[in-house]
Amino acid sequence: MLKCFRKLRGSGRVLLFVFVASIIWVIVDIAVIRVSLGDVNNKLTKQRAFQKMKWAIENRQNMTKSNPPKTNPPKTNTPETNTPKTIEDAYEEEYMMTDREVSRFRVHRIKNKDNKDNVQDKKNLQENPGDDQPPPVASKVAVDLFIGDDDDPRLKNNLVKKHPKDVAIMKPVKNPPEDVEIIKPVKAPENTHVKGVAEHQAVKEELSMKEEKHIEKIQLQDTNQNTSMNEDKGAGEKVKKSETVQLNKGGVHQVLSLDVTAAPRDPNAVGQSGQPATVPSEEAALAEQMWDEGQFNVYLSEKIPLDRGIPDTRPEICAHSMVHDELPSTSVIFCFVDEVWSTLLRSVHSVLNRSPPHLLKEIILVDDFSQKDYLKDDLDKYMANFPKVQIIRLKERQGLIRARMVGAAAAKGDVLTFLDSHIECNVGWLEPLLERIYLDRMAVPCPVIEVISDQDMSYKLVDNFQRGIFNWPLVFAWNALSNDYVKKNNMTIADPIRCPVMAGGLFSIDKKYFYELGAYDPGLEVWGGENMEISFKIWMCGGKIEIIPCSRVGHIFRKHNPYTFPNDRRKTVERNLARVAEVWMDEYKDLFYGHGQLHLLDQKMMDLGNLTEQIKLRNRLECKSFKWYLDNVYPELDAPLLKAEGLIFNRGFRKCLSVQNQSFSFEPCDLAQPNQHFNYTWMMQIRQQDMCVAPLIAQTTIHLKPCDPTLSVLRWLHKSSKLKQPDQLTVENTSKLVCLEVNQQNKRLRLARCTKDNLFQQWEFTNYYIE
Ligand code: LR7
Ligand code: MN
Repeated sequence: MLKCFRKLRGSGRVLLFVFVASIIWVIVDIAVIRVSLGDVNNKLTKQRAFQKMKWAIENRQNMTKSNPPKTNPPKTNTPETNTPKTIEDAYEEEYMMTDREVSRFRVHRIKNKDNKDNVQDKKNLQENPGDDQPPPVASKVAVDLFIGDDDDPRLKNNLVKKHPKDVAIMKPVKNPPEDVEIIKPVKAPENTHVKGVAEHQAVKEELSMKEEKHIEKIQLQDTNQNTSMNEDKGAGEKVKKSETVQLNKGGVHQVLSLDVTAAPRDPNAVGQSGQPATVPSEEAALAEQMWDEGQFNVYLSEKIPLDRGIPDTRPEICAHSMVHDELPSTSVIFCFVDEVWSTLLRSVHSVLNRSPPHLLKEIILVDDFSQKDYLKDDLDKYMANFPKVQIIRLKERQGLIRARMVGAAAAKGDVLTFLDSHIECNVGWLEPLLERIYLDRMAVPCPVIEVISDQDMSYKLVDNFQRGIFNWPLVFAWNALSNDYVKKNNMTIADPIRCPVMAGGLFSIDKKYFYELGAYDPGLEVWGGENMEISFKIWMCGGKIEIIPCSRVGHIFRKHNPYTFPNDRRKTVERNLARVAEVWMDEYKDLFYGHGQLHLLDQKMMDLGNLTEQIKLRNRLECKSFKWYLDNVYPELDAPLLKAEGLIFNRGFRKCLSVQNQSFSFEPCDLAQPNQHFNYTWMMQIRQQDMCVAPLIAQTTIHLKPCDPTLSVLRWLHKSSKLKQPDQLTVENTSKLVCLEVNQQNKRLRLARCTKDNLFQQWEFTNYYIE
C-alpha cells in the first residue's frame, strides 16, 4: 500500500486520497442508515428544530423590517439527499402549515370574534329549559399530573412523570425494547370472520424468540424488502418508501410514537405540554364572557398553541408494543356544531400530527349547520392547507347522530374513527385501535378518554382500569374494575378492557361492519342515547367493545352543552333512550321505564316515532336477547325484572290476598296457591297473570282489570321514598293519599284515606328485589 502510495505523485495522490475518503464516507453513511428508527428520527428532529429556529429568527428580523416572510421553513438537506425519508418527512412535505400561517389564522379569528354571538348564545341557553340539566356526561376521575402526589399509585405504571415541562414527547427507540408487549390474539368467535388471526398466532410465536433476534429480523426486512408494496399512489406512498419503518405483508413493527411537532416548541407558550394555564386577573371578565361560547375556558384555549405538546400518558409498556404492518386505513370523522375555533383546530392538528399518514385516509369535518361565521369561509380557507381534510356542510341541523352517518357515508377508509370536536389525540393513539380491528373486524375499540380540564385546559391522566357502564335509567358512567377482577382475569395494565357500553364519542369501527349493524338508528335526535344503541347492538349481534389502554385521547368534559337543542333537551334524550329500550331491551325495558321514566309510556305525551325498521334489523341480524347481554357482558348490573313478588300479606288481618272468580278475598297464606301469587312490576302495577289490581277511586272499591303498562291509573306506590309509611299500597295519581286497606268490619278490600300506623293498611310481599 505504502509502495503504491510512493509510486504515485501529485494529482495521483490526491485522487487516491479522494477515493479512500469517499469509501469511508459511504461506510459511515450506511452506518447512519442502519441506526435504529428512533436515533434517526431524533437526529432529524433536532436538525429540523435547528433549521426551523434559524428560519424563525431570520423571519423575525425580516418582519421587523416590515418585510413579511414568504417562504416556508427550509427543509433540512440531510434527509433529502443522504438519509432515507421518515414518516415525519412525508408528513411535513404534505401537510405542514407554517407556524406563521397558523398564527395568522388565530389572530384573524380573535379579531373576528363576534360578541353578538355570545350574547345570542347566552339567550338561547337561557331559553332552553333543558340546559338546566345535570352534567350531560359522566365526569371522570383524573389525576392532576402537575400538582399530583409523587406517590400516587396511578402514576406508577404510566410513563409520564410530573412536570413534563417541555420534554420531548416523542420517545425514539434507541435500544431494543426491554418488554415487548404482545397484544393478545383473540379467539375467533363462531360464525365470525376474523381477519389475520392465523398470522397473528405465527407472529406471536416469532415474538417469543429472543428479543434481539426479533429486532434484527425487522431490520433485515427493512433493508432487504422491496419498498413498493402496491400501486396505490395516495398519500401513503411516501410512507411506504420510508426506510425507517418498512411495512411488510404479515410483518409487525413497534408502534409508531409519532409527534411531528415535537420540536421546536415554545416552552413558554400557554398550556404547553398540557400544563394548567391561568387567566391573568385583568382578563378575568373577558374570560368569563368567553366561557359560554364553549362551556369551558375558551379564553385559555385561544391562547394555547394549536399544536401544543401533551404528556405521553400511556403505560410504559405501550411504546414497545408491536402492531401489524398492514393495518387498515381510517377516516377520522369529527361532527361539530358551533365548536370553538381553537379547540376544533387543535383536535384536527392532534390527528394530523400524531397519526401515521399511511393509516390516515382523511379527516372529515361534518358541520352540523353551525351558525358561527368563523366556521364558514375561514375554516374552509384554513383547511384548504391540509389536503387530507374535507368539510361537509349540512343544510339543516341534523344532530350528532345523523351527522355522523353523513360523515360515514362519505368516508373512504376501511375503518371509521369518530371523535368529538374538542379532543387532543395523544402519541401512538391510532395504531393500537386499528390493530384490534385488524385482529377481529367485529371489535370496536375505544381509546382511554382522558381529561382536558374545562377550567385550566390542563391534560390529565385518568385512572387505569376504568370501563364504561350504565346505571338505570340508561345513564352512562365510568366504573373502576375491582382488584379482584383484574387479578382473576390476569390483566396487565395494557390489556384491552371489555366495556358493556361505550361513552359514545370516541371509537373506531370497521366501516363495513358499521353498515352491517345498520349504522345508527336515524330516528335518534340531536344528542344522547346513540352510545347505548350502538353498544347493545354491537354486543348482542356478535361484536365487542373494548377500551385500549395504549390508545389515549384527551377530551374536554363540559358541564353543559354549549349549543341549543331544537326541542327540549331532556325530552330529546329521554325519547332517544326510549327508542333504544323499545328495540333492544326486551322485557328489561320495564327497568328503564320503572326508574323514573314512566311518563315516557304515555303515548299521548311522547311520540317515539316509527320503530319498525329497527326491529326488523334486529331480527334480520338474529341478535341475541338482552338477557344474554346482561348475563354475559354485564352480569354485575342489578336487573331484577320485578320490584317484588309472591304472597301479599296484610299485617292487620294476618291473611293473604287471593283471587277467586275475578274477585278478591282473604285466605290463610299458602305459597302453593297460584291465586295468592302477585307480581309488583316496574310499572308499579300489582299483577296476577294478565290481570291487574285496579282502584276505582270514585266508589272506593277494587277490581281486576286487564293489565296495560301504559295505564297510570293502575299504579300503586309501595316501599317508595315518597311514602311516609313504606308498607302502604297507595294509589298513585290522586291528590289525596288513598290507601289499600282491609275493612275491619266486613273483611273486604277497599280504598280509604291513609292513616298512620293502621296495620290494616300495611302490606308485605314475600320477596322484594328493590331496596
Ligand atoms: O346537534 C349536535 N350536533 C353535533 O354535531 C350536537 C353535538 N354535535 C357534536 C358536538 O359538536 C361534539 O363534537 O357532537 C359531538 C359530541 O357532542 P358533545 O361534546 O356535546 O357530547 P358530550 O361529550 O357531552 O357527550 C358524550 O355523549 C354523547 C351522547 O350523544 C355523544 O356520544 C358524545 O360523542 C359523547 N362524548 C364522549 O363520549 C366523550 C367522552 C365523554 C364521556 C363520558
Ligand atoms: Mn364532547
